[in-house]
Amino acid sequence: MAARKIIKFGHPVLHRRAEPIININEEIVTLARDMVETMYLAPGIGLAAPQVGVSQRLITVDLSLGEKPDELIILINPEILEEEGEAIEEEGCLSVPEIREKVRRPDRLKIRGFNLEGKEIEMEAYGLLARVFSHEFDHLEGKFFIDRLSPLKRSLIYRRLKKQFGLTSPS
Ligand code: K1U
Ligand code: ZN
Repeated sequence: MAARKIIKFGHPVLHRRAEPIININEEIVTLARDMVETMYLAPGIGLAAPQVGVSQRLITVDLSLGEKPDELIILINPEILEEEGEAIEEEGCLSVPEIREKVRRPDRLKIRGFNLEGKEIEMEAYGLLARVFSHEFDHLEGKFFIDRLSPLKRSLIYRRLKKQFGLTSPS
């Protein structure tokens, strides 16, 4: 396993829809393991493949930050089947450092995907776990948490990001 570099807002890979994984080969297994290492090192409680520069539909989530091996979730080609409720909580993003904002997201969701053995996994998530799945799924769609804020807040944050990363156009 090797930690990879987390790329930041403004990099084109983060702003496009990631490609479905067709074949769970050695490259995908290595990518998943490297993402877990990268997530723990950051530290973070979730990570999506585009954040390490790979435009593939793969996410990792672990609310325990590596403390409880049972809590690690690796999902290939995740799909959100159902969303319910609403919650507004503060969140951050490893690709948008130093910015934390209150974001409205579903409070419960049902998600389906495949594990590294190719077995179909379906699970329900509530609270923070639902939030992290939703956040990582957004990354696979080329979206950021700031896209869920009001237009005013979004443009204020964009101005800050422009200063920080020298961007020339909104996401
Ligand atoms: O995808 C990412 O950018 C990772 C992000 C996931 C996330 C966090 C909170 C709400 C929604 C999605 C992070 O992990 S940011 C870091 C973080 O939240 C954290 C870090 C150390 C301990 C506890 C939390
Ligand atoms: Zn993020």
